Order: sequence, then C-alpha cells, then structure tokens
Amino acid sequence: MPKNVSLTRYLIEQQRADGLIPGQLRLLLEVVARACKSISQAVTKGALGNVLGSAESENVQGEVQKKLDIIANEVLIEANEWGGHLAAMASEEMDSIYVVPNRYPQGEYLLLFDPLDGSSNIDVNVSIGTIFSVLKKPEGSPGVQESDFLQAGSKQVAAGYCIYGPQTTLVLTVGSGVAMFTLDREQGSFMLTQEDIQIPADTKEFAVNMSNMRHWDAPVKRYIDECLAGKDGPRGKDFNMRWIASMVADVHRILMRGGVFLYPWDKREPEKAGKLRLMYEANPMSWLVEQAGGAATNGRQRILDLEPTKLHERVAVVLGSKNEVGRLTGYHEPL
Ligand code: AHM
Ligand code: MG
Repeated sequence: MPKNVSLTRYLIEQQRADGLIPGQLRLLLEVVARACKSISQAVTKGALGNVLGSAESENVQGEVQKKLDIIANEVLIEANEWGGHLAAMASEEMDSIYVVPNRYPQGEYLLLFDPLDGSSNIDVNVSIGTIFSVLKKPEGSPGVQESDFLQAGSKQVAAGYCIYGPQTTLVLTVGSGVAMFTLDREQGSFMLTQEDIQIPADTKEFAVNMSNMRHWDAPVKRYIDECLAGKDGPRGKDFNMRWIASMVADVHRILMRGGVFLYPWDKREPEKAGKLRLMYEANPMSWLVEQAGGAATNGRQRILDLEPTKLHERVAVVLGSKNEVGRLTGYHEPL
C-alpha cells in the first residue's frame, strides 16, 4: 500500500483509474468526511462541550434523541446542503426528506445517514459512528420526493461509516472493494490505512443481543444454540461472543477480523421486520460487507435486493462471514 495517501488523493486516483467516482460524488464524499471530522471533535469533547445527555425530543421512530444525535444531524446537513452535489438528504433523525433549499444549486445525488449510530453508548464513552449511503436521483423525475429514495441497496453508488472510537476511522466503498482511513488529528486529514479489506469466510465469533433470545424464531434460536454448544455440539468448535450495541462498532470488528452480526426479527413487536433501518443502516453496511467478501441477508433474502417501501423501513439483519450467514439463512424456510 502506498504511504501517506490522503482520502482526497485516494478519491482522485479512483476517479482516474476506473471512473467510479464522478466529480460530484468525489465532492460529496469529501464533504461527508469533513462533517465526520466535526462530529468527531464534538464526540471527543463530551461533557466539556456540554454535548452529552438527552435533547428531550423524540425522532419519528419514537426514540428519545440525544443532544449529539441532533448535533451530528445538523453538522451533516449544514456541510452538505450548499455544495451543489446533492438533491436531497434523509436521516434517521428526520421524519421526512430534506430537499436542498432553492438558494443553492441542486445536484444529482441523494444522501442518507444515521448521523450517530449506537446512541445508547454516547453518554458512556463507548464507540459510536456515522453511517451513510449515497444513491443517484432517478433520471427524468422533476423535483425530488421521498419515492426517489426508495431504491434497492444494490443501486448505492457509495456507502460507508465513520467510527468514533479510540481512533476516528472512515470506512468506504464505491464498488471496488473497501478502504479504511484513519483521522490524523495533527494534519486534520483522513489517511489511507488499509485497502482491500477482506472478511474471512469462516468465524468462531458472533454478535447478538442475547437478552432477546426468548423472543426469536426457531431458525435463529437453532443457530445460536449450536454456537453455544461449542465443541460438544454439531459445530464441533467453541464460539466467542461480542456485543457492543453500536452496529458501527460491531460491523467494524467483523470487517477487521471476521464474525457474524445478527439483529433478527423478534416477537416483541411482530409487525416490525426488525430493529435496524434498511435504508441508512442495513443497506450501507451490507454493501460494505459484500464488498469485503462477506454476505448480508434478512434471514431469507439478500438485503441489497430488498425493494424499500418507506424511508424508515426496518429490516432483520444477518451479516458477516459468508459461510455463517449462508448457514443461518439456510436454516430459514425458503420464501
Ligand atoms: P440507534 O440508531 O438508535 O443507535 O439504534 C441502533 C443500534 C445499533 O447500533 C445496535 O446494533 C442496536 O441498536 C443495539 O440494540 P440493543 O440496545 O437492542 O442491543
Ligand atoms: Mg442507528
């Protein structure tokens, strides 16, 4: 891997090499990265910046918003609205889409994000992150509406996340593998620190919130029971478990060393497909995982093939090492 490659240089070289990054998309990704730097600053200040605690408001999903959820949302909107690269944005923290105001030029891209994923970890100083997904506005549609966003994950043109942990790290795909950039705080730049990330096909590690076990359906219970049985069970090997409760951090670990992540459907709210949101959590993470040689399904179907019907749609998620995702998906009845 070449030394001292900044995100800017990486994007320009990708643009030259395979044309996967047109100019507007490159600008968009640089602006998202700049916004992530600001969010990282706010996260790092914590109590000193008076950014911890509840904002005493709720989002469209009825979840209590933290101050930092709102700050991160505002940072992403303010950074992205004026550059001319976007037509509209959508966020976990906003009920409806945010159309770029008339005073700015409108671009051809749509940006979706979960501004600060893992909200329950904000106040306890555990890793959290920003997840983002980029789509192209369908050609020929006048103006921009919510229906323009309702595209399958396979239509994404860029996806990534920024994790605010011991290091601030940006992980990105534009469809030619997965690259990782670490924020150099002295230089103020994201520097390329890993290319062509690959998830091993096999693993001995799973990530799931075990406290929900009694609510799961039979195939998920069977899979986890078999992992728990370890060497003496049908899998013939011991498994380890990790659960950070920030999807960003759990997926980051899987990209770095393999594993399988589950947030399955459960009986508590049977009308909901799952807890996680399809368009700005599951789709970008699924594309990253597939680009790293892993797999992602909702238990039955490939997540990237699902046709969304609404912006804040939820989905069950199984992603990570290919053979484990294949096994658990195989335990479900085919549709
Ligand atoms: P958030 O977007 O409101 O932070 O919620 C999503 C998070 C995921 O990051 C994580 O995997 C999951 O919720 C944890 O849920 P639980 O607290 O049920 O374990
Ligand atoms: Mg989230």
